[in-house]
Amino acid sequence: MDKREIKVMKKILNMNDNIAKELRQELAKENICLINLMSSPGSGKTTIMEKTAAELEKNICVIEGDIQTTLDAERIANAGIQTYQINTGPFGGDCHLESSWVKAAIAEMNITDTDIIFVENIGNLVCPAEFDVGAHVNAVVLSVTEGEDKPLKYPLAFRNSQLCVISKIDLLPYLDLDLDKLISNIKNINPKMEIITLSAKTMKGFSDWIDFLKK
Ligand SMILES: Nc1nc2c(ncn2[C@@H]2O[C@H](COP(=O)(O)OP(=O)(O)OP(=O)(O)O)[C@@H](O)[C@H]2O)c(=O)[nH]1
Ligand SMILES: [Mg+2]
Repeated sequence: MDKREIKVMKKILNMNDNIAKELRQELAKENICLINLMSSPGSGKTTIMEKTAAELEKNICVIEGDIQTTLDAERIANAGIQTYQINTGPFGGDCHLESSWVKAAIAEMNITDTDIIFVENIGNLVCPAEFDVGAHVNAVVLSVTEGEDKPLKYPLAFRNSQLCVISKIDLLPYLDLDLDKLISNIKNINPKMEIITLSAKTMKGFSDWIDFLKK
């Protein structure tokens, strides 16, 4: 990467941060909380939101980020939630969402009386962590099948989040995962991280997530 490329990248990130800051302020004025969910593919983000729709007595809507397909938006719509799908595939296949795209999606949605807007970011633990989407809460979802070492190997997503949801805990009896070690690795990267362990299958721990959202 030459100096010119670094300058362009810095400019893109600065522009993204400025729009994110404005969006965060605009939504706060409307009493709307924006929550950005980041994770590896398949950690359970969409399932958690499907179940949240049934459990949380608040008005929510979801912006879905994927490279291709409207599958997640269809699942969310089937759960009775207003949703907007952003596909990056036709525009080069970016592996993250940017604040201007989230802002444009919100402008297309009816957010009257909305309490929480979720952004399901594109499934990977790297690029989404680099782009502020204007969220009031960044949450990283990590399923127990991914291993204790992931917070250490992909630290930025953990450093830039306030909440870590450890998902699929119903699978723990079948795995060699050391849950205490995983939690200690998360705390090593981000000592202030709030941690919730849950299963969207058995619903164990799910009330902690709902309580977090009520706050
Ligand atoms: N056992 C178990 N399986 C789960 C749980 N939550 C989700 N799954 C399964 O995990 C798979 C992936 O779940 P999704 O909700 O699609 O994951 P995602 O993070 O939205 O995936 P992407 O959007 O593709 O990144 C599905 O087969 C779910 O049924 C859970 O708590 N326990
Ligand atoms: Mg999904």
